[in-house]
Amino acid sequence: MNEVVISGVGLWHPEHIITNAELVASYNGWAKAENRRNAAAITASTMEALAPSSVEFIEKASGIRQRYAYVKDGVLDIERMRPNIPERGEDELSHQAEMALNAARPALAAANKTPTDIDMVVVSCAYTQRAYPAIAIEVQAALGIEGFGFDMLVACSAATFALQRACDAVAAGSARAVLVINPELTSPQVNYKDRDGHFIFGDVATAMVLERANTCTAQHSYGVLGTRARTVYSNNIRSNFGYLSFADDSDPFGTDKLFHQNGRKVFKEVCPMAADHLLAQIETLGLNVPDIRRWWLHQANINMNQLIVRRLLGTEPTKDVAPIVLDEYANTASAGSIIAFAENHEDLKPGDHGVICSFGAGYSIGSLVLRKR
Ligand code: CO8
Repeated sequence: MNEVVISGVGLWHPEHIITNAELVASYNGWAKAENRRNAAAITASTMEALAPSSVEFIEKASGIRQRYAYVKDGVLDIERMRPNIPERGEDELSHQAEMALNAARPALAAANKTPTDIDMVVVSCAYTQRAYPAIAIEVQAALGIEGFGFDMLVACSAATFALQRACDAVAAGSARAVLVINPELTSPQVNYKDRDGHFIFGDVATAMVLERANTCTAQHSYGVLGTRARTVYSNNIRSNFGYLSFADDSDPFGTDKLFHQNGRKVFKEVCPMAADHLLAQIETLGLNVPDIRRWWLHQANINMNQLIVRRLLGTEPTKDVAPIVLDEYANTASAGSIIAFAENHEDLKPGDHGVICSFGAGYSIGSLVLRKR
């Protein structure tokens, strides 16, 4: 088996920012108009008035202060409440391939690699904008990479599960080097009319290069000591959007087609699962919690991360030990832990250990234990 390293990471975010204040003003404007429209039913107690959203709640409950939007136009318009993203022609670069390339190029540069060094491209994220041809093959063609590419969907664990696939391919020798890309275009699946969830997600793209240790010339590289993936079926986070919508006579734009969840239950069930998963993995590798210099955790909710780190360390978490990027990026589905890594890895010293971990819909948990070289 070949020794595998992560040799490059790339991060790209859109230029548009939506602050909590903007989002709340828009939601509250829409809710007020809905309540006016339904005034008679509300007075007759056959319908409940919609309650307002609040910036204070969002920041306290989630740690999110803003999010990036691939397209801001339309999201805050109370007559629309969804981004306005026109479909591109079939001979134009697709939206997600463009996002993917924006992260892939800096990842290749950080790894000192050119497209000719890469054999396999995996685009892995919560949604792809089409089933075929795969976004990964479009990206492969745009970069001029030989070999093969495919798309993968594993919701919040799409990045870590794809990194595990990449590791296995490099270790077994079926690819010299792999480009894993996560173009998380979440905003089209957000229900901006849902007070419980309108603030959660942001758009971003991340990418990583994995290769054999003996080909690595990058300034910062990390040996992959182990990977672990786990899934346990749960209906608490769902999106019913899919190709069957066209064949069903119910509303193809129904709210069940968008992201929806039982957030409280997710919080309670996933935190202990993630902590136990991480402990078991590092112990298998002969490591203990104090041996881990940094935890690059999934970024869904600051309180979740603090709970998990407290459970692991038995002390109050610091941003140095477990960085938080939620305040700037919000929940970016599978990209969160990769953003945390991208922005917080260069200060590690040779021999330092770190863990990348995702947890979310499925349920799914994916993790990689790394050692700085
Ligand atoms: N403003 C003001 N008040 C609010 C708001 C709001 N916007 N929303 C809810 N409230 C109120 C509620 O009505 C409730 O009031 P009351 O006590 O009177 O009933 C009160 O606030 C408390 O509500 P909750 O108990 O729901 O609040 P929580 O403290 O649980 O916080 C969270 C809600 C932030 C959603 C929290 O539960 C959470 O983060 N849970 C974890 C969720 C999670 O990790 N989910 C994973 C999702 S990501 C994923 O899996 C990837 C999916 C693929 C990507 C999808 C792309 C679109």
